[in-house]
Amino acid sequence: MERMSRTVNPINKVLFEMMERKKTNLCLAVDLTKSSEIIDIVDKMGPHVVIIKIHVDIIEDFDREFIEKMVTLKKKHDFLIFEDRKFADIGATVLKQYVGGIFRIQDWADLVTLHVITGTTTIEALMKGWTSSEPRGVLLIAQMSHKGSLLHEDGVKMAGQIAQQYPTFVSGFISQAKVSNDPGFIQFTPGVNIGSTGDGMGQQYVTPEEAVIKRNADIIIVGRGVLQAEDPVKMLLEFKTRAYSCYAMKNKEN
Ligand code: 5BU
Repeated sequence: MERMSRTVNPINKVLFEMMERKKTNLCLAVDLTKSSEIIDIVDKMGPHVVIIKIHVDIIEDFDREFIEKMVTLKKKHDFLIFEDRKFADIGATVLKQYVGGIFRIQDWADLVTLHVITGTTTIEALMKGWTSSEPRGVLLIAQMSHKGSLLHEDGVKMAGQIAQQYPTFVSGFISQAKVSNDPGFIQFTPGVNIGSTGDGMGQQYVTPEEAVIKRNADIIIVGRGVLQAEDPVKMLLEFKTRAYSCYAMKNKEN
């Protein structure tokens, strides 16, 4: 696959290969607060996604056993784990948040997010914290999906420039529009739903087709659109078919 050979990022090599093999470009956002519920959903959905995204700090009963179970499911179903931490502090603090505290994110999260407004010293701090023998990546938040976000063209421009400086550690972007012409980076787009246009709290949804074709998403992030459906597995499969057919069409090699 062409994009796999065009990336220097170890996480992206894994992801490009996994998307093609599993025929899915879905990242499932499992924003649940009880570890047993997360584990249950992940075991059901794991075969159909490339990434499970969590917010570890909303889990009420977090412990090491939860992480051990997630890693077991990761191996069983073959996906990556994404902690959407949205680091946004000075380098020294970000480093402690990445490697330490009760969560020890660097130990288990293949991907994390970083607010692009923090610039480059924070990326260097996260790189210092990367001691795992496994590849680790960071996604730069270029734009957000909710109403009233203050990140616009400037975020996109900054993210593109910064990514070029750290291509082995920056895997790509969270964005609502194209950030880079470099095919080695991966764009994630959240705010995707089939039956809803918003959540009444600012979130704005587009369809999988709009996200992949018009907004340039490689991977779509879907949460409540699946988790709150009457039949979540059936809904996940609908997202999977619709999003992957657009991705495959866009990445067709002649
Ligand atoms: P939803 O249930 O599909 O609305 O969940 C979307 C997830 O993506 C949720 O975990 C958010 O924290 C995350 N997200 C987002 O919605 N929009 C953004 O711009 C960013 C992250 Br960055």
